[in-house]
Amino acid sequence: MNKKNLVANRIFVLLIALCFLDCNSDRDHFEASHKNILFIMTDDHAFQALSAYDDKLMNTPHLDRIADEGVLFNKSFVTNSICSPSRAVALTGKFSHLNSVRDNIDIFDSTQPTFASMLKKEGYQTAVFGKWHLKSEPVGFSNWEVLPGQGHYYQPEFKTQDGLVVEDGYVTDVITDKVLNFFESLWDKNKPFMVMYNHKAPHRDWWPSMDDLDHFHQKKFAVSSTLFDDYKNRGSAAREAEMRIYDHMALTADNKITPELLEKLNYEEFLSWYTSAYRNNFDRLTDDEKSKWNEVYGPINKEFEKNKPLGKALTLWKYQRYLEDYLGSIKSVDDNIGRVLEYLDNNGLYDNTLVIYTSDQGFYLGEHGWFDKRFMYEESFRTPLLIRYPPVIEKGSIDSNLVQNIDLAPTILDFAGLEIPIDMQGLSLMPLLENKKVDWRNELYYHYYEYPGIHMVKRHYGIRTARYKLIHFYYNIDEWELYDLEKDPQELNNVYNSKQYIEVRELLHERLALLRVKYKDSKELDDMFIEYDLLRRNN
Ligand code: SGN
Ligand code: CA
Repeated sequence: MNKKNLVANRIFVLLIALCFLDCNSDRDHFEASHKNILFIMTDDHAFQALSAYDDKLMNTPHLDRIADEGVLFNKSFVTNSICSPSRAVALTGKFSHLNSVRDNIDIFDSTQPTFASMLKKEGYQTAVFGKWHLKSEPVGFSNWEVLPGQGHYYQPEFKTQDGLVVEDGYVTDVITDKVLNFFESLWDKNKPFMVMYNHKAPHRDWWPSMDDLDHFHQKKFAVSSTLFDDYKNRGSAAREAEMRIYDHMALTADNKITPELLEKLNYEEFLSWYTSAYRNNFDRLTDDEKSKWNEVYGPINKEFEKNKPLGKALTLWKYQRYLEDYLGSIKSVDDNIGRVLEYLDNNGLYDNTLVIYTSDQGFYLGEHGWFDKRFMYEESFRTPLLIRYPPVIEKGSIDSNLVQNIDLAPTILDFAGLEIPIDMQGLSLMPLLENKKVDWRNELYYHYYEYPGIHMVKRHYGIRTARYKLIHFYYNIDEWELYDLEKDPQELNNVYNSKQYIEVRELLHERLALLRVKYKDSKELDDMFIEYDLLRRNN
């Protein structure tokens, strides 16, 4: 090669290299500038079982990582503590009386605007995998594969854009695989993504993964101080709810005692429909899974047969069994979220993805003798909320403002740079994430409707401030409860009729009335819904 050619050649190579550098940096820049959103929601995950909040029961290192690298909201609440309503609130940013879903029976009107449909319109690739539980099909998603209804833990079916499919394996692993497959094969990398990664776990009846079946069996759980609550000093709602571990938790489906053994021992529950729930779940296991299952639960059944616990001993036994399986199913959620976080790390998605972790509500882990949710009392009213977005959020921060699941949709839209529709009732959390000084709300509104219904928690609405909570139970009762959360954090003492609290009570009544107006809720609507629900039941 002569000198002239050599120079020309070098220039050519340099140009190519420059172009590559340039093209690459352009593309990297383009993708890095995407503001992606990963929205993770579990079902019934109590903050008491998430170690970033409380490490007494278990460790959740991967979830804790989101808190360590982002912010933990320690006063995060829902508007209506039950599954379908919470999901509708999250998607629409509106309270239940305005978003078409007040209970698990209502059907979501999927033609209304949601943060997903708005993001899709603006060029996001939107997807939802896992629990949906809104009856109507997902609208506003480029890709979706959802569990029909509550879904199953083993060999779960999915409703997909191509019809129903049945997958082998454990639901938490399968949903995670679908999310990872989306990133690998379905995501058009020219678009930002918004993925809803919705777990079924740890919903009742708490069937852990085969890998974690006995993970918590050696741990003895300290008994919650209100496990034997006598519901004194409160109204009738707590007493009449049917969600006590002792008499409403199923020995079969929930605690995994075989129907055959219960029949042999003459435990009354044998006659209940939980027996068929247990059988249906067990029948879904493969032969290998069944033998693993019997290896773990066989000895538990034997011990039950030997001890035949009754009365107080039965409550204690059920409580221990409950936590073993409930926490076991969270262990797999945590491990799988770890897989997804690792994927983000390894694929340049750490800095440009907003990660939100929350649950559809909280849950009772023996407090007041209960499991389940629904009440405006703290354990079910509160829910975990962790958010990570490294460019903006100070690592390891803790936010104590009163936030609520109506805030999720406005936050996501704001994050993506979209306008928040004026009829959305929540507030964007962006100023809090950015650590700006803002005049934040100082009270929350709540309204629960599913009565009469499973667990028989009376209809109620109420207000919570930083210190107090006022609740009105209605429908077939008319009872008020007032709690001083500073003096009585466990809500054991209703001070509604106490002279000392007359002023507080009157002030809260006024503020609650104003909140009802502000959020467009009213006695007229309550009455209308009661009538509607009666008609619905009779049809
Ligand atoms: C099922 C459960 C209830 C639970 C509801 C609603 N019973 O009916 O304990 O409250 O779901 O849960 S079960 O025996 O079928 O498990 S929600 O999370 O969908 O609101
Ligand atoms: Ca739920």
